[in-house]
Amino acid sequence: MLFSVMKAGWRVLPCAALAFSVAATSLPVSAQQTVEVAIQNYRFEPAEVRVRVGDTVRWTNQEKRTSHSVLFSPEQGGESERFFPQESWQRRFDAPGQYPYSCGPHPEMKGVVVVVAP
Ligand SMILES: [Cu+2]
Repeated sequence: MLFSVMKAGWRVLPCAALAFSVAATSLPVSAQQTVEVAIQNYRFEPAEVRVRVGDTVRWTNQEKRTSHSVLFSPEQGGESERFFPQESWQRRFDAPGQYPYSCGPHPEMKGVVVVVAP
């Protein structure tokens, strides 16, 4: 399948995958996207994002001085490293489903990534 070839290429050789996807723009294959979530005032903004299988979500810490993490259940990937103001962390989602998460040091911070089939 074209889609799985692109995914494999992306993992191994990002430049080649980029060139390939540019060449393939006339085909009905949706490009993988990166969806942004800001972390500010102890909140994930937006708290809920919907993405397609193969998309990446990037969380960026926009606090002045607080570090955060992105904590999924152990079955859904566990916890990111802590990241500091102006740093970001990203993750690609390869299976459809609901991925609720919180912040390791601040359990009251909640968010969810909803991954739908492409
Ligand atoms: Cu936090």
